[in-house]
Amino acid sequence: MRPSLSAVLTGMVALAALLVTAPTAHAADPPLRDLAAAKNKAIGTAVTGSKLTGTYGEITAREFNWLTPGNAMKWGSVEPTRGTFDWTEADRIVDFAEAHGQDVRGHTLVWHSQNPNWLTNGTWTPAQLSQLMTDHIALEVGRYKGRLAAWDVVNEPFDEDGTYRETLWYDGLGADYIAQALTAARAADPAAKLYINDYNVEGVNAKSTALYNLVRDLKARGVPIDGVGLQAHLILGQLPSTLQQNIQRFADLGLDVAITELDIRMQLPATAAKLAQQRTEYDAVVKACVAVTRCTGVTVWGFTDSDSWIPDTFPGEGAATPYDENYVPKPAYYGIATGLGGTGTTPPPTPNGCAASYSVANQWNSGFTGNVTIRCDAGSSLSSWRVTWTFGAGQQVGQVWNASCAQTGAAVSCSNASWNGSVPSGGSATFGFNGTWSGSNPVPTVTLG
Ligand code: 9MR
Repeated sequence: MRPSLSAVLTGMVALAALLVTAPTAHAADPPLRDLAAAKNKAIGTAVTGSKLTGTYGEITAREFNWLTPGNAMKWGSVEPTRGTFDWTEADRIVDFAEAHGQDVRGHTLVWHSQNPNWLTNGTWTPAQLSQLMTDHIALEVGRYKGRLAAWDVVNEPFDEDGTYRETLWYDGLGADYIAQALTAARAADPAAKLYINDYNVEGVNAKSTALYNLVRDLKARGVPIDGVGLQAHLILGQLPSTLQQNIQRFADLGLDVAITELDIRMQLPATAAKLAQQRTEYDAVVKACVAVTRCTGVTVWGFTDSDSWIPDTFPGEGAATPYDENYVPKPAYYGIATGLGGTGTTPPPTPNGCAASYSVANQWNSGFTGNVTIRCDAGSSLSSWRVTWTFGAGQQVGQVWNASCAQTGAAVSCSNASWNGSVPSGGSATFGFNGTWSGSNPVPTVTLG
């Protein structure tokens, strides 16, 4: 029996209603910098200037709207020999930021660490020391006048108990070195926001209270100070419960607050449970900043685990940043996204629960090294694999390791080597190659199948 026309129509209407009302798959979030901009916040990363090409450069440009040079602007980097300057890496970062519509936080002018030997090992009268410090500030801040949004003028002035740290500066000039430095920085670039930056000052404690009292008194004296930087080098499971309250009390002084060096380290190996907790903690830190109007934003201290200071400084610890060593976003990345008001939806897994990702590990004149990682979710596995892509700009695969590849025109197809076809549940396999490029080297979309 044929259904009546009206029955067919009713069925079509029901189907249409189903299509409209059925929950659509969540659209993936836009890049972090778009989420942050919608909240009027900064999302930043510390960067290494020499790495700003390939995938590292693409992620830096796409995801972040603020950059901090991790080391490039420190005194020891810019004036290793007295009177001999090297601005190469600092300039590269500032140029990159300007090319990509990003603000820069200068870091850092007056610190006890990473100073040149000639300065540290010298013998100076207080007058000489003061002159050295203010000349350095005038020169470096002046060089970038009008181009940097903020400066960490004084870094890490306090000990844990809230007393002043005994440094070259404090020992030679007393606590007034801080006011002198801020005054010199304001004179050199009146538009840059001037910060004092420290670690272990994220919650309310003796050290953050010393910082609070200092900036309150500086403001009362009319010393130029615009903000405080809470570095936030955190340990998994030890997020201070008073973070938002602490941000708020600085804001209530009429100061800006920035989370300047966020990372959340853990004992290795990183397990799924630890990474999930880390996601929650990244989300909480970002939300604490978003909740306070004068919190300007959050900067992570390196966005990838391959560019993090943690493993060198804390042996056995790591996995502290939002991307893994192969530039794959970790749960922490999605924690930042939800902290900024995104859905935090992870990209849909491929039908069989495994996926491939492509990154440019290194790039030079006409060559580059590409890495491809094949990953399987828990519960999925592969016994062999093939990854394909189409190059968009004439790139050519050359030497390959841990796979065999063939390229026809722009189309590349790579299959596992005899020893790495098996990808276990929750595991991964990686292969790499050297390639050639000219003009541009866009990252292709890869397909596993
Ligand atoms: O990330 C920086 C790392 O490459 C350096 O080796 C290290 C030396 O102390 O400094 C790191 O950055 C520090 C930042 O400048 C100030 N706060 C603490 C950071 C981690 O040490």
